[in-house]
Amino acid sequence: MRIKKAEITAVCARKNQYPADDRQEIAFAGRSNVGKSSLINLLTGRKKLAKISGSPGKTRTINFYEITTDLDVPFRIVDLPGYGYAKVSKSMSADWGRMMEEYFTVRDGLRRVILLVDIRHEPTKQDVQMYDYLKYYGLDGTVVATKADKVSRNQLAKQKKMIRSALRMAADDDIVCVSALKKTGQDELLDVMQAILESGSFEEGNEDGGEE
Ligand SMILES: Nc1nc2c(ncn2[C@@H]2O[C@H](COP(=O)(O)OP(=O)(O)O)[C@@H](O)[C@H]2O)c(=O)[nH]1
Ligand SMILES: [Mg+2]
Repeated sequence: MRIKKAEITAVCARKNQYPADDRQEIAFAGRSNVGKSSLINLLTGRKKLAKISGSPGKTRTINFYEITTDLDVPFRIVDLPGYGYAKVSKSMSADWGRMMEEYFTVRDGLRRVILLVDIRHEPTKQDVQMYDYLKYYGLDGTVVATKADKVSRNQLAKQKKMIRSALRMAADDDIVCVSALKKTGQDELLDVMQAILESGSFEEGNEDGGEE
């Protein structure tokens, strides 16, 4: 699958601002600074679609990107607000929790939430919590290890194994290594995304929330 066109269509703090239809969505979650915006730019082939931030913890909105592909599967990429930023206040992290819960529970088209973790580090407690949360909602199954350029080829397999075990991933869960810097891993990830979209596919235009 190749992304031909991508445009941001909604920047939302609450659910009444979300796009109204139930087009399929794949969301991206992870710690602030993990490389989420860079990955969205890599996947879409756009340099500045998602803002890459030097100072973490800025994005407090859910951003929806309308995606056109070379196949007959239009969908949205959804950029979820990052977590784990130390300077975020208690009330702000409560807001974050509410936003996530709201999004996960109301979106009929939501097929998967891809969790991003930094390939160099053991997943944090919050990463583990996040993946458990995704398991609870049945949205787990795909993890991306970012900044793959930061480790050697040898270390790659070792780090993947470590991440798998820390997140208690199922044997058939996918973990894809990407580097936005070296532009690697995007084709493999797009294949995984295509499989997700095709497995969950119901006819586009079936707006009454019919079961897949
Ligand atoms: N070396 C390297 N740095 C990256 C990569 N992806 C992102 N970064 C850097 O990590 C920082 C945070 O990236 P950003 O995409 O804004 O992360 P976000 O907060 O998760 O959206 C920026 O300084 C990026 O340049 C990567 O694949 N390799
Ligand atoms: Mg970002």
